[in-house]
Amino acid sequence: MSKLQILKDTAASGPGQTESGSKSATSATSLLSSASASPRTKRKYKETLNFVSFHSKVNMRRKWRSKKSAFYKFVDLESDFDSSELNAYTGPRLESTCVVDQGNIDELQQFYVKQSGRLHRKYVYRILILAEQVYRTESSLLLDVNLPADALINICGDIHGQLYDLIKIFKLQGPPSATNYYLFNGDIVDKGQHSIECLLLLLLYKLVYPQWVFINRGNHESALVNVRHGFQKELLQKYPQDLFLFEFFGELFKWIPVAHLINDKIFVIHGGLPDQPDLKIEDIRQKKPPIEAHENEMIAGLLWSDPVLINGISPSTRGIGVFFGPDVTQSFLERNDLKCIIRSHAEVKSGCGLSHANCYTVFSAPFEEKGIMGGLIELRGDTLNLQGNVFKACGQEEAVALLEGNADYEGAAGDGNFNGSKRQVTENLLQ
Ligand SMILES: [Mn+2]
Repeated sequence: MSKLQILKDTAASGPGQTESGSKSATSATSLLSSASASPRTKRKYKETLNFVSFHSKVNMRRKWRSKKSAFYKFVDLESDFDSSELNAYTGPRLESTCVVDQGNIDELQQFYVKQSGRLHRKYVYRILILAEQVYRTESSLLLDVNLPADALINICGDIHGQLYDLIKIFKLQGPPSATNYYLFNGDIVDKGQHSIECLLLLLLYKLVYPQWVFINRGNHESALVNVRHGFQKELLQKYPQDLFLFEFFGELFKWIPVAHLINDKIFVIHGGLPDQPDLKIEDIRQKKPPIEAHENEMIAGLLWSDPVLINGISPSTRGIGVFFGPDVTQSFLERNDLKCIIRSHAEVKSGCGLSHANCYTVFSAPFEEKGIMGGLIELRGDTLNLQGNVFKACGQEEAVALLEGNADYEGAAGDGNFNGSKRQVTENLLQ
């Protein structure tokens, strides 16, 4: 059997044969790079690359390049995806020539919510590649947000794959703009049914509005956690032919910031404070991506810890991170001249609330059966005052109506009485 034949056979046998495909492809590679190979042989083997399976191509490129290379260097968007499959695909397209805009967001939201559609994996890779390019330019795991006096920022807690609630948040609070910022405080994936949809939409929002939309990493933005809590399973169900997507997501997560500091006063992290009595903001600012939470005690604490009412630091029942008391918060705030901490990571019945003095929790994945509302915190740029908003869980039907601008929902949105599903929380709830 000729090498060409072997490669063709491997390509036809699909991803289940990645290992043998990789070996054959490597033989082709070594022949290609061999000085003795004639131009005709080289051309012939270059042609054979067209018949190698996607997995073999990615594996080959990974052998050629440093492991630290950006993931996009292992994927060729223009040639790696089957053209007949793409021709048959009827969903949204994000071609390399288009600059992503609100139109792409609208189209993808409609496709996900109304048709329960599945974005072609070529475009999943495209969003990941664009996002990776953005996050690889960040030099710190802590980002500063300068909120103008006439703007507010919507700080949202855990989303956990609840697509319809995510749609509702944007409908309730309005599109991102120069006066309407967003900060999603981690745990976008796992547990819910639509982790990939939520993550891709939020990454698109980040790409379209980089100066107004921010994303913090949660403890669930980690491949190690995703293996046990649903995101990996969801990916394998929705993209069974692809073994690299999960790995690519895991690589991207290591680059996502873990903390945001708003106007030098409001500290936003997913979990809480680590067991580090002298912790300064600068200690976090000096940490550079990529880094996994479990590799660093400080990062693990920021992503996994929880506030409690008992003073001091105590062991967490989560087995990672710590429980920290009001005195720990107070001394951290004084040491760093901050006003308060906003964190997520735990269900709150009223959507958001005060956990202990100057430490607020916001959770945006409502759970009707458990009586848990969705919450978000509005923070004003001029006064840095907080206001908690809550919303009821949103189903697919309501999300479709919201996207269609159904008068019953849309008309009520402006006056703060969102068809009975939104109510303003008095500021007292947050004090
Ligand atoms: Mn969490």
